[in-house]
Amino acid sequence: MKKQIIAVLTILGSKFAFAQSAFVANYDETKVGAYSLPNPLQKPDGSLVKTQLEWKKQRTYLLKLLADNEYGILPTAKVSVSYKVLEIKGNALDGKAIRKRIELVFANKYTAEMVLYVPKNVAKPAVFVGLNFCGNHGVTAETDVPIPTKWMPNFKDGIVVNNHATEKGRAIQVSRWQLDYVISQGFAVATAYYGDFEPDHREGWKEGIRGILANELSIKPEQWSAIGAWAWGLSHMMDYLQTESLVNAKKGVIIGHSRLGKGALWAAANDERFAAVISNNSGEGGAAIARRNYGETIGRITSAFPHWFIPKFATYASEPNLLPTDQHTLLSLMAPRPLYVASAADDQWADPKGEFLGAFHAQPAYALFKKEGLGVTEPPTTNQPVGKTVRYHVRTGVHDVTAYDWEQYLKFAKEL
Ligand code: GTR
Repeated sequence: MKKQIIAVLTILGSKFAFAQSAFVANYDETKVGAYSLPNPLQKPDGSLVKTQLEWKKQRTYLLKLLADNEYGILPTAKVSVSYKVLEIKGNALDGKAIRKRIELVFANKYTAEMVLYVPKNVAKPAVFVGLNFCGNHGVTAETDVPIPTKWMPNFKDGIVVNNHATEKGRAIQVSRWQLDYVISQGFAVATAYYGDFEPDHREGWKEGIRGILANELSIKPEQWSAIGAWAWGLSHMMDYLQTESLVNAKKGVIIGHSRLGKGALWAAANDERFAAVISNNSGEGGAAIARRNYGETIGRITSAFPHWFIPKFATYASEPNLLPTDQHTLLSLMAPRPLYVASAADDQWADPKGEFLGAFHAQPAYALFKKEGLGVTEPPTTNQPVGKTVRYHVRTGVHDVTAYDWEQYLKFAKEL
């Protein structure tokens, strides 16, 4: 009996290993496969949404489809929150900014640290809000921003050792955040380490808000996902910003790269206080149409990162056409707010064309509000941003956020 069990486990184990290693991404457009997309304007009774008022109701329905099939629900219960201002520094970034560090304290037992940079010469600027991958000390060269203490994925060259960040990671993502540039253009930036809300691994929920605050939030950890937890964190950063007199939280631009782009989109879909939305290379489970067999797929993402989604999402791996929603629906939920979807040409894994199509098929929702969309029917060539309220570009280069991307995002945010 014992032998049999071991044999079964071995077969299962090797099958799993096979499924992981055997994945070969398709990069041939002719092999993408046929699909038809659900219409975000189609109501449960089959008729089409025609008015802005009807869209309001439709939003609730579409959000539920995404929650039930991909990301899980977000808690509706509120926890008590208090804000501890850890520091106000009047001469950050060579005297150009005020830096504030704020601890968000949930139910007196769980904390996350946020850093806020505000340009000194601007009263109540618009503010970019986003999570970071490597810790708040990674977005700046300033030596007095502390290193996060929570779990972090190990990283080469001693930057993260034994799942804890080290001093070597300071300034590692300066180019990704472009703080000096963004501040010089008159915008504030608020960011927090994403692992402060949920450490990014399969068991991370136990140490994150899904585990620690399960009772207070009246939600079981398996009812939501890591992406849900990061989205929840972003909304709670916004809660704080609404109380912050240094910035104009009505002009909060949510921004996220890659997995954090997925989190930002899910946050903004649920939380309409974000006035504009930027998805940078968010790919599968983000802006890219999931039905397209190109680059990363549902099967691959849910086996490599099962904790990002609810288990239901994985059941569509072999039949994505059965998914009653798709990523254009997620993007539709941003309407009528300005939306920027950005791809990178060498980031085929994220499926730039699929990201373009996600934005393209979100346009009918914007049309209900008479908002201008992309203005094109085919993806533009590299470094040629297109669109108005819905915007898109595919930049040359790899999976990253660069000065070029920020240049476009600043132009976009200036129109708010
Ligand atoms: C990849 C993952 C992508 C993307 C990326 C990232 O490994 O397959 O979906 O999220 O990580 O977050 O950098």
